[in-house]
Amino acid sequence: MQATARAQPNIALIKYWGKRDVARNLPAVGSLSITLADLYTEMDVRFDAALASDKLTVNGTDNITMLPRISRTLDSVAGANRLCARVASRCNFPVAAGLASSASAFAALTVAASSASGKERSIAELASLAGRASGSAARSLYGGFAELSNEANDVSVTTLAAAEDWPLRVVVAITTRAAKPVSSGDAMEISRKTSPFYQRWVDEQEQDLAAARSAVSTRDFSDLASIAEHNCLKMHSVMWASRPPMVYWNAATLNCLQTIRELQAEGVAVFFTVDAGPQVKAVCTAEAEQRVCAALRATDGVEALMQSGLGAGAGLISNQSRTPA
Ligand code: 2P0
Repeated sequence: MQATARAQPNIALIKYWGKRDVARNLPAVGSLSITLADLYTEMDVRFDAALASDKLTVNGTDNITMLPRISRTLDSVAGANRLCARVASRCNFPVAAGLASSASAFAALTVAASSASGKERSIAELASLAGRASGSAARSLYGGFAELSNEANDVSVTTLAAAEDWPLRVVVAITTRAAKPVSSGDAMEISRKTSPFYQRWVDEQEQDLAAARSAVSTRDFSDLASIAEHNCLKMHSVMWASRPPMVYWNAATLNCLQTIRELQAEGVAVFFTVDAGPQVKAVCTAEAEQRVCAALRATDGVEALMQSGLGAGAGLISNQSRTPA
């Protein structure tokens, strides 16, 4: 009745922003991401008949804010008649600051809870369940370059290229460790209801996905850079034009974008992407990584850097219910 799983966050190059069905948490648009190798969340799930309610710790500290969402996910994975659970989450990077912590958390939770409840599920089924909990989490079930597509009543994720097929690097510039002011889910709904650019965003997503898919299949770095930066800035334009406006960036975010523009002008193979938070993710080739790190480290307002390669999808680490006595 106990299992531990690990999942890595993923960074969307073609972004998910907006829901077509809030109750089922179905995205309004497809998305394309890279799964990281070196940042991770580990989740222990232990179903325990002696517990009267679910318990959650995050990095060793009790957490009641996230508990309702965790409990709903446990219900959908293990069934509403399940036992209460003790859930312990450990994360080696800042949570709730635009680093896709919900993607790795809910991917790991889904894998651990499914195993701890004794259910055998395919990756596609696990991705669908993880996506109900957090749209981006479905992509963290898969490694390398993953594309999430909308089905009639569900999502499906396919691997476009494995991590080792195109071993790009990601340098994350941390510009603040503060939690973001508005959750992604709330912000998406504000955008859908109020942004004059929202429908255009939805309408153009398929062409952006096609361009990125093609760049991945031909390993064309500059084409991928061009479409990923365009899609990122378009998503933020949707947010900025919402009412109330949502600006997740700070001054250091813009400083990092300027640094990356200067590197590009010098011929360095790097591009930026920014999610619902102020951190800047610089995607680059292995040859460019040292220069990218040095330039971002010297950028005003950058507190720290994190570096990662691309990695595999979520997986089980242990399952005590299957350990022979
Ligand atoms: C993404 N983001 O594609 C986009 C880009 C943030 C900006 O998916 O409401 O935590 O849980 O389905 O997955 C972050 O939103 O949203 C996200 P929910 P999620 O990575």
